[in-house]
Amino acid sequence: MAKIDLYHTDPSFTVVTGACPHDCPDTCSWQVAVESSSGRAVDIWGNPHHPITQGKLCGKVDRYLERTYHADRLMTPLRRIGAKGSGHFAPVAWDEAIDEIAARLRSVVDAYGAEAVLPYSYSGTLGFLQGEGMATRFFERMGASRLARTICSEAGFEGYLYTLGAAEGMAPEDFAHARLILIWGSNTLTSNLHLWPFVQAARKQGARVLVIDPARTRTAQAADEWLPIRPGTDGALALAMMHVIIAEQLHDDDYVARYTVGFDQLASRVREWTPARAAAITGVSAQRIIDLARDYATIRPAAIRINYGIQRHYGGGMAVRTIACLPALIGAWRAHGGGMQLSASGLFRHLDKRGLYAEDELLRTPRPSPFAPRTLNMNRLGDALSLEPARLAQAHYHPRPIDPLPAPGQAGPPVKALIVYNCNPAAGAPDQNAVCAGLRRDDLFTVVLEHFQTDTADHADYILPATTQLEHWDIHRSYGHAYLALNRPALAPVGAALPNSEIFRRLAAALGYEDACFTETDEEILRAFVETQTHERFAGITWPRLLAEGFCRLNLPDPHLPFAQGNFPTPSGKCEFYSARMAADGYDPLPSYTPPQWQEQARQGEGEKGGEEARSLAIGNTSPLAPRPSPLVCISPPAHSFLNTTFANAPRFIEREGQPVLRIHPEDAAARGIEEGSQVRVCNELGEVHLAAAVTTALMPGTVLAPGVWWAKFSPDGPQHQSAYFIPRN
Ligand SMILES: Nc1nc2c(c(=O)[nH]1)N[C@H]1C(S)=C(S)[C@@H](COP(=O)(O)OP(=O)(O)OC[C@H]3O[C@@H](n4cnc5c(=O)[nH]c(N)nc54)[C@H](O)[C@@H]3O)O[C@H]1N2
Ligand SMILES: Nc1nc2c(c(=O)[nH]1)N[C@H]1C(S)=C(S)[C@@H](COP(=O)(O)OP(=O)(O)OC[C@H]3O[C@@H](n4cnc5c(=O)[nH]c(N)nc54)[C@H](O)[C@@H]3O)O[C@H]1N2
Ligand code: SF4
Ligand SMILES: [Mo]
Repeated sequence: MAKIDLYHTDPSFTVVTGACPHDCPDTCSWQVAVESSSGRAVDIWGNPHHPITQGKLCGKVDRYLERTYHADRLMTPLRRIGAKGSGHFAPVAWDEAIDEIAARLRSVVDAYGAEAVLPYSYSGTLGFLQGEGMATRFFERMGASRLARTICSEAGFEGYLYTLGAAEGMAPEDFAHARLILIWGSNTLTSNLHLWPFVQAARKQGARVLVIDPARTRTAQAADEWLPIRPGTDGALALAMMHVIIAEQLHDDDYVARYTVGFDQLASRVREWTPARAAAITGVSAQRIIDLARDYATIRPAAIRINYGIQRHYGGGMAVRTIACLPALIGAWRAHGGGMQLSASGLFRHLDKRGLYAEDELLRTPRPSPFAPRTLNMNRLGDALSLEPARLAQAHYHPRPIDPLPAPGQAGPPVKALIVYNCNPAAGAPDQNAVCAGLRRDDLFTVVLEHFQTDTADHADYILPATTQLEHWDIHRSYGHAYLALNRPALAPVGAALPNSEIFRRLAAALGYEDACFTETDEEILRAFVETQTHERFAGITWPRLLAEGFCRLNLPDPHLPFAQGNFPTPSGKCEFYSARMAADGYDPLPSYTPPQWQEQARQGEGEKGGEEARSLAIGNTSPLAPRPSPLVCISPPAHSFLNTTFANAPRFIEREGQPVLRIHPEDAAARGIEEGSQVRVCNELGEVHLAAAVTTALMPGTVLAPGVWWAKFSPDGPQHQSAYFIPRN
C-alpha cells in the first residue's frame, strides 16, 4: 500500500488538506499527515485530487515540514538589545511586547499623525486572511499611510488591463489544446511548474514550444526552441510581428472587425516597425521575426504564456500591452487552446450587484477621519524612509503620468514607525543601500512579523513570531488557475508563534480599537469571505464544501473561453488596440516601444545617468588596475530552489544553489579577463556586489544574470558572512 494511502487508513494519523501559501501561480492543494499522539506533522504531499496540483508539490514546498520545524524558527517575541541592524535581541513575553509596541505606536500617532506609520508587506503568504485580511482593518482603522504593492506585477498588470480589461485569459488546462506555444518571459519549470504537464500534453499532439528569454533557462532547454532576446526589448519584437502579420494579411479580419478597436491606427503604427528595425533592437534576426510572425498567425490554436519577467524593465507595461494585442489580431481567442495567460486573478475579483468588491467590504473599517491617507510606493522604500522631504515626496505613489507628485513640503510626516509582515525588503526591495540606511535610523520604530530572523528582522525593534501555513487558517485565490482553496491548520502553533491575524487583533485591542471587526475569529472571517460573494462565479462554492473538499473550481464553463466572442471588459467592450483611457492617463494610446533604461543610456552615450530599472552595470575584476569595462545589462530572476528570499536560509536549498553567482557569456567574460570562478565586482550607481563568475553560452551576449534572491547576511560580501549557513565556495 502506498505511504499516502496508509496515512488515510491508519487511525494513528490524521490527514489535513491545505493550500500552499507562496507567491506562485500554481496555488497547490496539499495534504499533511499528522501523528495523532504527538500532534506532529510527519509528511506532506500534493493533493492527488486537485486537477492542477495532480499530486505533486515543487521541490521547495515538498520540504515545507523542514521549514515549519526549522531550528531557526522564531519561537518567541524578541526585543532589540543591540544597535539597530546588529541582529541582537532578547526574548520578551507577548503581553509585554504588544503593550510596548502599542505605546510606541500611540506616541508616534500623537506626535506626527497616523500617516507616520507605514505598513510594509507583500507576498510571504498570498492568503486572504494572513495576507491583508486583518492587517488592512488595523491600519485603516488607525489611518496609517497606505502601501502601493507594486514590486512584482503592477506594470504588466496595467498594460494587460488597458488592452483586455481584466486579468483573465487561458487556463493552464487549455494549453494542452494548443499547437503552438510561446513561453514569453517566463521560466515555467522554475516558477510555474504545474503548467508544464499541459504543455507536454500539447507536445504529444504535435505542438511546438518556443521560449523567448535572454537566458537559456531550464524551460528553454526543455522546449523545442530558445529564442534569445535582449532584456526589455520584447515590445519591439511584438510590433514587428504585427507588422508582418498585417502586411501579409494574416490577421483575422472578422475578429478584428467585430471585437477590437483601433485597427487602422495600429496598422499605420506598425508599418514603421520593419523586422530589420526590430532585429537591431532585440538581437533576434529579421528572418526569425518574419518566420515567428507567420507561424504565430497560421498555426492554430496558438497560445502565449507571458509572465512577469518581461515587465521588470522600464517600458515593461507597454511591452505587455503590445504583446496582449497579438491574440486578438489573429483571432486566437476563438479557439480552445488559443489566447494567452498573464494572470487569472481577475477571475476571483469582480464587482457584486451593488458595485462593490465583496472582499473590500470585509476589509472596510471605520476610519478616524474622512480624508484618505497618503499612499507610498513600496518600490521606493528607501525614499519613503528618508528624512529628506524631497525624497519622501518621490516615494508617493503616482501610477500614471498624469498623477502629480506632491511638493516636498506637502509630502506629509516622515515615516516614524514601520510594521513589516510577509515581506523581506532588506533583501528583496530595490535600492538596498537606501532601504538599509532607512532601516538603520535610530528614530525609526520597526516591528517585523516573521518566521525567521531575516535581513529585515535584523533591523527591527521588535520581532514577532508568526505561524506558518501548517498552523493557521486561510483562503487562497490563485493567479494561475480557477480553483479557490481553503487552508486548514494541521498543527498547534510552534513555540509561541501566532497568526498575523491574531497579532493585529491583539494590537488593535491594546490600542483600544473596539470595532466588531477586531473580535471576529479567523474562521468567521473566512466563512464570511465565502458567504458574502454574490457573483455567479461563486455559485455552488460553500463553506461546508470547502471544509470537506479543500478546494472548489469557480463556477465557469469548461472550457472557459472568455474572449471567444469579444466581451472584453474594457470601456469599449472590445480589445483596445487604441486605448482612449491610456491617452487620458498620459500614455501613448497605441502600442509602442519604450526602450529600457540601458538602451536609452547607450543611445545617449550617458553610461553614468541614473534610471529606475534594468540599470547598466559595470562589471570587472576586483583589481583597481583593470580598465573600465563597458556596461552590461543585468537581470536577476529567481534561483530554482528559492522563492524570492524565502527558502534562501535553508541549508538544503543553499547547498543546491551553491553560491551567489553572476552568469556571463564567454565573449563578455573574455573582454574583461574574467574566467570561470573569478570574483567579480558588479556595480552600478546604486551600489555593488561581489559574485563568482559562471561563464556560460546559455545567455544573450551583453546580458548578465544573477539568480536571486540571496540574503545579504548569507552572501560572501554581506554583513555576517561568517554565518553558519554560508557554504564556502569550492
Ligand atoms: N533581485 C530580485 N528581487 C526581487 C525579485 C527578483 O526576481 N529578483 N522578485 C520580486 C518579486 S516578483 C516579488 S513578488 C518580491 C517578493 O518579496 P517579498 O514579499 O519580500 O517575499 P519574500 O522575499 O519571499 O519574503 C516573504 C517573507 O514573508 C515571510 N512569511 C511567510 N509567511 C508568513 C506569514 O504567514 N506571516 C508572516 N508574518 N511572515 C510570513 C517569509 O518568512 C519571508 O521572509 O520580491 C521582488 N524582489
Ligand atoms: N521557484 C520559484 N518560483 C517562483 C518564484 C521564485 O522566486 N522562485 N517567484 C514567484 C513570483 S513572486 C513571481 S512574480 C513569478 C515570476 O515568474 P516569472 O514571471 O516566470 O518571472 P521571472 O522568473 O522573474 O522571469 C521569467 C523569465 O523572464 C526572463 N526575462 C527577464 N527579462 C526579460 C525580458 O526583458 N524579456 C524576456 N522575454 N524575458 C525576460 C528571465 O530570464 C526569466 O527566465 O514566479 C513565482 N514563482
Ligand atoms: S510554490 Fe508553487 S509549485 Fe510549489 S507547492 Fe507552492 S504553489 Fe505549488
Ligand atoms: Mo512576484
